[in-house]
Amino acid sequence: MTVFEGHFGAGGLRFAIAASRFNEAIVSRLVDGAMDALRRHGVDDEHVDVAWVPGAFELPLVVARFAESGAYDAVIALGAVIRGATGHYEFVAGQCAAGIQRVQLDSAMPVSFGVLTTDTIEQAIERAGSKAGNKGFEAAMTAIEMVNLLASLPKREG
Ligand code: INI
Repeated sequence: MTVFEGHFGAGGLRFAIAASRFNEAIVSRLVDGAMDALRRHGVDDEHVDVAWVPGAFELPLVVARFAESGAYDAVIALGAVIRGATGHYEFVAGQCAAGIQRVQLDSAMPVSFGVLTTDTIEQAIERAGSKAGNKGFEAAMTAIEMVNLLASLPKREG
């Protein structure tokens, strides 16, 4: 039996972060959390690029550009969609998640989903570096783990 698991060493790896400016006070904390995770696992700041998009709905397009560029090992998508603040929450959150997953599967590159989807701004604050941790940190850890896991798996044929 072979068991495949991704380790968390990230020295030499390259990452792109796509972050949405909507609810920026929260999303900037997610970016801080992601950078903290990357740095603590050996990633050089020179190996990280960040693009800010207007809102979560725009994240998949920029994630796709990053993935197509061939310049990164993984992409980390960060945002905050808060139900209380919008009547079209389901559309924004749902299309953002579906678009990001589509890019991940089409590109075969890890794209981690660090987009908060909450009912209230308080819940978002809790997940952006207070009592419920920092989902940006977690998304960066997921990206590192997935890069290393995919590198260890059997290669695709052809
Ligand atoms: N975008 C977000 O990232 N979070 C939200 O909570 C949000 N709300 O509340 O509407 C939001 N809307 C903007 C959307 O992402 C697009 O930028 C906009 O629809 C233009 O395409």
